[in-house]
Amino acid sequence: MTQPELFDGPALLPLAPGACVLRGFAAADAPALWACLQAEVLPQAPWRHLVTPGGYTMSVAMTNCGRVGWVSDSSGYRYDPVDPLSGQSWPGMPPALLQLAAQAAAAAGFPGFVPDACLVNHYVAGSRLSLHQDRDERDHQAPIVSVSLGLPATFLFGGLRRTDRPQRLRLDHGDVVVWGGPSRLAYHGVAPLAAGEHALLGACRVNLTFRKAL
Ligand code: MD3
Ligand code: FE
Repeated sequence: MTQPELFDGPALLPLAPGACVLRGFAAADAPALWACLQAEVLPQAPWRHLVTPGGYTMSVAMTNCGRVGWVSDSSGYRYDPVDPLSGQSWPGMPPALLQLAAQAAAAAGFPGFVPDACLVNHYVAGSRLSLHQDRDERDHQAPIVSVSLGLPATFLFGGLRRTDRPQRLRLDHGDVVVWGGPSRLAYHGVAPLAAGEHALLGACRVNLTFRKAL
């Protein structure tokens, strides 16, 4: 008889107060999630490299689905109901994505999580995300749920001050991280992606972050 929990480690790994990793939580659903993004989100809202208010083009490409999407331009960061590329609403959040995010949040102790925004990040070799806080959402009580697909990444998470030395954590295909409570405003980032080839996604990593922005 197989007892996978004895070999794979605990399903829910505490990281910091209010934060935990659910290793492989989305692995079984990953093909359906990726198909859903390709069929329902990317045709209407393709990947694009946003420009920071400081004038730098981000190495990570992004898109969104949900009622609002996170955007950056010379005037600042904001959640916007309109995709500036198309001038139309963002694609709706596919029910399969919404359901996975709610299940992960509930498993981590945040029942009733109903995100209204999903920011989708696309990394190729060398893409990185420098240390930042996610504070453009109105409600900092709600957690953020992150789903990693494709190539592995080294995730950096620090403290509540930018100068707190970050810890490093490897995030693999199918891993889900829930950030709530005191960790919600922690500084975090992603180290430059190493080149590689993933069976489902190819030479990239995709990260979905589910947020209650409004
Ligand atoms: C910790 N994305 O989109 S996900 C982002 O892998 C972002 O693409 C990274 O940071 C990525 O803003 C990291 C994990 C994550 C997301 C949000 C957090 C960690 C967080 C918010 C607060 C604390
Ligand atoms: Fe972030």
